[in-house]
Amino acid sequence: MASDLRSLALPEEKKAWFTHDRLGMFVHWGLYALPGRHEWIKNYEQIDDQNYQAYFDHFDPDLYDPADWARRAKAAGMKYVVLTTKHHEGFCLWDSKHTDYKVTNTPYGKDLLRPFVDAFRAEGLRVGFYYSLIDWHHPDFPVDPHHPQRNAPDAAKRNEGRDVTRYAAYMRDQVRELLTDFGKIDVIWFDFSYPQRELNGLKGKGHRDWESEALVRTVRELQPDIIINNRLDLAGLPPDIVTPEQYVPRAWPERNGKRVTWEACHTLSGSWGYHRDEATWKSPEQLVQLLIDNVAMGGNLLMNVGPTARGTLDHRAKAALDVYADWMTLNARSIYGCTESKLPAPRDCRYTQNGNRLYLHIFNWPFRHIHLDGLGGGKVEYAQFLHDGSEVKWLPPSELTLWSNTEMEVRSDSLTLELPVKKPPVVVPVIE
Ligand code: H79
Repeated sequence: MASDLRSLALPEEKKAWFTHDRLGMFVHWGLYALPGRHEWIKNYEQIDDQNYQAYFDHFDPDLYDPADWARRAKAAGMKYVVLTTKHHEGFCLWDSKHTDYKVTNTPYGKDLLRPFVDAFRAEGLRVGFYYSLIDWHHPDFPVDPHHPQRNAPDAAKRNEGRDVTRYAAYMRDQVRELLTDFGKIDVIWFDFSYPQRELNGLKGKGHRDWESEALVRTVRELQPDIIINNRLDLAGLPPDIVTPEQYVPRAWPERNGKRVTWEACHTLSGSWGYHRDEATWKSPEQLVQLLIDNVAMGGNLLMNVGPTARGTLDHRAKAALDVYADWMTLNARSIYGCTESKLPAPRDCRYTQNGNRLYLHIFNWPFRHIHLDGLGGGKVEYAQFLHDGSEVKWLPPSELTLWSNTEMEVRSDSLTLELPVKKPPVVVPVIE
């Protein structure tokens, strides 16, 4: 049985596009855009269905223009997109046959998903669907440690009549819709399992609740080449991708001693859903460095935007996408098709590598010189900045002795680049 489960994992070669493309756009959009203070607001503020209904009754993103989002994603160098078709609140962005809690029943009254899929495909991006395992609206989803009503005096009683097997069937039905009606889908992103959580006698949820194995079989049957993320709590299934969240691993993540295909997801601002008053928007340096950090450890970056209740990207999100656009226009060669280098990177630098092309990303501008260990002795043929194609020269050992005033600095295995004193006008300079 276990080996049977293993056969559901996607073969390595079918993940080649994913590993090559490196940068994707995450989109978190739902009713939570209306309160505009985090997508977990129903949980954080313990809002019951009756009070949350105001956001359903006022959902009307009249300025929705997915072609604009898609153009901006493409300009930012993003090659795939993953949209929250349903987040933890349970609200569905498409016209699902299996629920009334969907966009077509709001004042907006139209399906949002097909225009989204069409717009991103038209820009040449691959399309993925996020689908929440957690559902704080569905009547069969048992109250648990993360549920908005978990602290109600009668929390345990609230589970009377809730049948999680019906909920698991509902998920399979919805996933079947999503993976049947919208053409080829490249990624499905389930979120998330918490079997070990417990609170006041309420238990967390995992593969038994979701019936994860049946869910994965449904997915594979409908979309044989789709990438399935690793949050279904299925120990026997080697994950197609591992997905650290708002976290930079210390090294290329491994599973059973073997390096895995991985993708870190990050926010522009700390929140996934649109958050009007948030103050922790990342700097241009942080945005670009996150991408490089992941690729330098063999991983992808899925960077999130949270559109507003009107259906727009607000000015801070646009500015952040422009940061990627400006940087990727000049430096994408150091990202696409690149992976970790075996060479040790100098202080405050990261390497990425594509065949015999090595890319040095300089996070903190040093004074005049940078020493590349392991690259001495004629290993480097030519060096240039990516942002302007200008040559970067290196010091002959005699000159290094002259400047350093000691022979100790000269090492036959290293090469010393000569840098301009001033940092070039690019967020993170790259030397190829
Ligand atoms: O969709 C986005 C998030 O809403 C969702 N995954 C991304 C992609 C997510 N949110 N939290 N988590 C995944 C992990 C769980 C975090 C928790 Fe907690 C820490 C749950 C309990 C402690 C956050 C902090 C929620 C309550 C306190």
